Amino acid sequence: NQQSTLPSATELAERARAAAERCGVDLNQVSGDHDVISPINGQPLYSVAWQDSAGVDAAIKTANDAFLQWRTVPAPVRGALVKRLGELLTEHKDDLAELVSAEVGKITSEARGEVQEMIDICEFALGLSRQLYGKTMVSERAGHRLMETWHPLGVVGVISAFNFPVAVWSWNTALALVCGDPVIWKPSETAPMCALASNALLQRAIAETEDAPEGLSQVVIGGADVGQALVENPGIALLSATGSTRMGRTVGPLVAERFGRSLLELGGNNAAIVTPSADLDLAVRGIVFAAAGTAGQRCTTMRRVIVHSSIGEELVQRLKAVYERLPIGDPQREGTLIGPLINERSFTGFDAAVQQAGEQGGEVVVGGARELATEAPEAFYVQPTLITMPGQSEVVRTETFAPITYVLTYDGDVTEAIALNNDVPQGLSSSIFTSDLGEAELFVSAAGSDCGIANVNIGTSGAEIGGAFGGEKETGGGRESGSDAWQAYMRRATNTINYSGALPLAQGVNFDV
Ligand code: UN1
Repeated sequence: NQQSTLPSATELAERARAAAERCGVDLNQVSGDHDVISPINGQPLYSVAWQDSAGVDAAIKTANDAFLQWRTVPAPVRGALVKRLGELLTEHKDDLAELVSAEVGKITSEARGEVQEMIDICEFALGLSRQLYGKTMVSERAGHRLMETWHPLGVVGVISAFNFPVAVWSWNTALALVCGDPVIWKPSETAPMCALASNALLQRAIAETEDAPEGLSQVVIGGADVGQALVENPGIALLSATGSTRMGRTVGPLVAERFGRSLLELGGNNAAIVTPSADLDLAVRGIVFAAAGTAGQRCTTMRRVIVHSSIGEELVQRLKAVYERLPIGDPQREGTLIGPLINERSFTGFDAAVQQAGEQGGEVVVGGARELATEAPEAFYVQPTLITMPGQSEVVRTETFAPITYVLTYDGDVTEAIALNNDVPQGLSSSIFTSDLGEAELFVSAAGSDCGIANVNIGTSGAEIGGAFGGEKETGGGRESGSDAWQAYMRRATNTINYSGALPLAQGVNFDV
């Protein structure tokens, strides 16, 4: 099931460069001496210039000037900018998908899906621009009114990861812009061009929108020092960071120390429970997409299956049969479902986890090895892997960003499975496959899954933008995207308005002078 013939270095680079240019990137202007490697063949695509912390400070100054102007533009007018961005993203969907695929190795359908997620959030934010509602509260005093108003917050810093190299920026940016905030983006070092292309489209939308200052959107390409500068600068009112729990442990306290706001989207260790009444056809399809899709590199990837022992063997055999025929290879080729891992370090992590699982009593059912190593020694393709485990040992409790799924069984009722679901440090996504209404309701209840996302008869990944996205515990607690996630991008003012002509004090206090 491996597909040979990977695209040559020049072929891939030429296509990516052309796509970037069509989005409006001036390749000469952004070029520099940091190689960008495509995980598809392990070869360089182009080289880009990196900025340093001084560049970040300058960007924050520019953004703050833009903020002072943008915050007074009416929100529905701000919405028009995001509407235009959505149109340009629609027009350049294939270009951006091409870049996403070249830089991070997504299969074309998933790369296009990522851009669709950007378009979706633009539409959501446009509607939101007329719905930044505050409450009105009844006052305990006659002739008084209490209300709350939502105001723009300030400059938003976005640090994004390689695996959703553009969509995560768009969730933050579409909301931030309608909320009245400029955005400074530090994309993943691995995927700078799709970021520059996204920003070029937004710059075009800004140029075409009256009252939209150029400084509303900036990208700073660089390494850890650039991220650090964003984290530490009090000019960043909200720092939205996606990445590992380790990264969050550094970022969170630093932002808190300066009383900044942070929105953290960190590790996941997402499980599916499969109960005896589950529709197994559905469960198999749901598990395979969530576990093996995106080569296991979503924060929502299904890393654990908790199946009732009465159907465990059947489920494992059915999954094995599907895993054995998953097409691995060039992600831009029609029919491929499994693309490469992002880099060698990721492969080392995969390999180490498979070893550790073995040492901790696991048995590899299918997968566990590298593919296409001879043809592309610098690219890292692996077989999606299923490992049965006797319990939730150390390796099972740790997020490995690769297509490894551990299968655990439970013997009792669903509460035992829910306890296993919750007994890991992370709390992003979870799901249950069942036809039993009681089990489904229990799973989504207060006594059920402790994750930010709890699904029924659907896998753990592939959330729509309309819901709030994020998770609990070591996942960091932040919520992005839909529902009322916009509130993180605004400050709330509570207003008491006295139209009585008298001055009655609250709580019956007397203070006659
Ligand atoms: C991520 O992996 O960082 O729910 C985000 C999903 C996608 C977003 C994943 N909509 O899988």
